Amino acid sequence: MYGKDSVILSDICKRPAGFEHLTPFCYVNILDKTSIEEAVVNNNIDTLIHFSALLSAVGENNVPLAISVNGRGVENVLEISKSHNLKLFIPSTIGAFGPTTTRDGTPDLTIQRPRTIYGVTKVYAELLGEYYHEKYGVDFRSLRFPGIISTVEPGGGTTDYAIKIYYDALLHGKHICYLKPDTELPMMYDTDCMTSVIQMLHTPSEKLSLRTYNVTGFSFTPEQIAESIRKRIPNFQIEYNICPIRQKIADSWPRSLDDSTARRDWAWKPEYDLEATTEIMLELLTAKLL
Ligand code: AKB
Repeated sequence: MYGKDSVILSDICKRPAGFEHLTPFCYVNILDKTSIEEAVVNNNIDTLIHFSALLSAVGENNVPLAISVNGRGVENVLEISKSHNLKLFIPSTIGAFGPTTTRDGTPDLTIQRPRTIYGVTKVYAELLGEYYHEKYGVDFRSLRFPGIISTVEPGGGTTDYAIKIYYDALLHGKHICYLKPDTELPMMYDTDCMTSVIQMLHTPSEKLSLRTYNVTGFSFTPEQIAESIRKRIPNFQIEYNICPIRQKIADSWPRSLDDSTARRDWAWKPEYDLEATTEIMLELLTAKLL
C-alpha cells in the first residue's frame, strides 16, 4: 500500500527467514532511546507503530521485564514522538479492563482496574499517550484489540489457544485447551486488525472523538471454535487441561466489546466472522504446514 521502501521493520533480533525481501529492516532496542532516535532521524521517519510488549500470561512470569518493556518502551517512544513530531500508534487491549468492568458490550469509557501487569502497563500507555497528546500535541492513537488470530505462532498471551487450535487441528487432529469450554472472549482476524490500524491512522485528527478506541471482530468460546473446525475436519477433538493463571485472566476480561464509536467516527467495520476466520486459517496453515 505504501511501497516497500516506505516502511521499515525493526527488532532486537534478525528477522525471521522468509521475510528478508519484504521491507528494509533495522536494529532497534525499545529500551535504548538512542537506538530508536537514530532509526527515526537516519530514516526520516514520520510515523511510529510501537508493537513491542510482553503479553498477559508471560508478563505475570516476569513482572520487572514487563514493566520495563511495556512501560519504559512507551515512555521512550512518546518522548521521541514529541521531539521529532511523529504520529504514534500504540496498541492497547481487552487486557486493559479488569474484573470490575462490565464484561458484555464493554464500552470505550468505563472502569479500568486490570489485575495483570500487562493490563496495568497498557492502561499506563493509554493514559500517558493521551496526556502527551493534550499537553504536547503528540498525534498519539491507540486501539484496544481483542485476541488477534493470525498464522504467526503466538507468544505468551491468554488468547493464544485460538491460534494454536488451528495448528493442532491440522497437525494432530486434537487440541488440549487451557481455558474452560465456555470461556467467551472477543477476537479478531489479522487482516481486520491491520485494516483497523491503517484506517485509524488515516483518519483526520478532527474526526477522532477519542484517542483510544475499542475495536472488535466476534466473540466465541473454545467449544464454539472447536465446532467451527469440526465442520471442516470432522474428527477433530478438543480436551481440556485448565491453566489456573490464564483462566483467571480470561475470567477478568470482557466477553464482548462495544466498538460503536470507532464505527461512527471512522467507519470501522470488520469483515471476518468465526466461520470466515476458520476458513482462511485452515487454508493458510495447510499451505504452510502440510
Ligand atoms: C493476550 O492474550 O495477552 C493478548 C491480548 C488479548 O492482548 N492476545
